[in-house]
Amino acid sequence: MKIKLIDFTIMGDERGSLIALEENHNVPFDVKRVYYIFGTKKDVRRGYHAHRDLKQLAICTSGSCKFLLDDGQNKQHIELNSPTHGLLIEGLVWREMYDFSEDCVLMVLADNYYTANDYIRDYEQFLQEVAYDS
Ligand code: T46
Repeated sequence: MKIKLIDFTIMGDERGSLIALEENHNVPFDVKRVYYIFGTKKDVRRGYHAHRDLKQLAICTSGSCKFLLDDGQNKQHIELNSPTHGLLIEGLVWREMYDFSEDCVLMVLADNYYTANDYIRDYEQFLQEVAYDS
């Protein structure tokens, strides 16, 4: 599955901590877009899609949430609960996000602008495109 956890270097001193994100350094792509998800209601599950051609790096800058990731053959659950690491997702990966804490701020960096056509929102269609891709 084309996913990876990236640990960020913390620049800490007696005042606290700081993390810098730099494109093509610790963010392994050109960053065209940043969005963040917050104020997610209890028991909400979001996502339910894959992307045809998009690299994304998801970071919980506050609180926690979980990802279900599925490449059509294997499923994996990953919890993001620290601003010190990010989840890189690329390729055809179905994702669902759930168990958002009340204070969760999920920030996502992406290598392209928002394009509705890049989304596969039907799971059967996703499986067909995975089969065609391999
Ligand atoms: C993803 C997961 C992790 C925009 O207009 N521009 C944007 O850049 C985005 C991301 C969304 N939107 C609109 C489209 C919908 O009307 O905002 C609304 C909510 O988006 P969506 O239902 O796709 O949100 P999630 O939480 O299901 O998925 C989002 C991203 O869309 C997706 O790329 O990988 O977060």
